[in-house]
Amino acid sequence: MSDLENSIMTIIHMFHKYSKNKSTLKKTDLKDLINNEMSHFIMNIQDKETLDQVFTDLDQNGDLEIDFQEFIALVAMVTSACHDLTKTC
Ligand SMILES: [Ca+2]
Repeated sequence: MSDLENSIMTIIHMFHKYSKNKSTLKKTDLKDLINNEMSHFIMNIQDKETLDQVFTDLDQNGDLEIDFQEFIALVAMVTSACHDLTKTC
């Protein structure tokens, strides 16, 4: 597979790893995923208020879980922000 295809598979694998092979991430799963896998791009989530805000922002359908579509929106936002930063370097 190409580097891009491998990266896509890694994103899918990370979702399943932290959702424990269920179809959604719960709040604590999201916190663990961000803090363990995105620590260079997103500041660690340490307090409940920040976690609640991030979770609410991502939970578009309000079912109190993060499905893959909602997760991929986070990946897209972080990727876009990272791209913008690399353009200024
Ligand atoms: Ca949701």
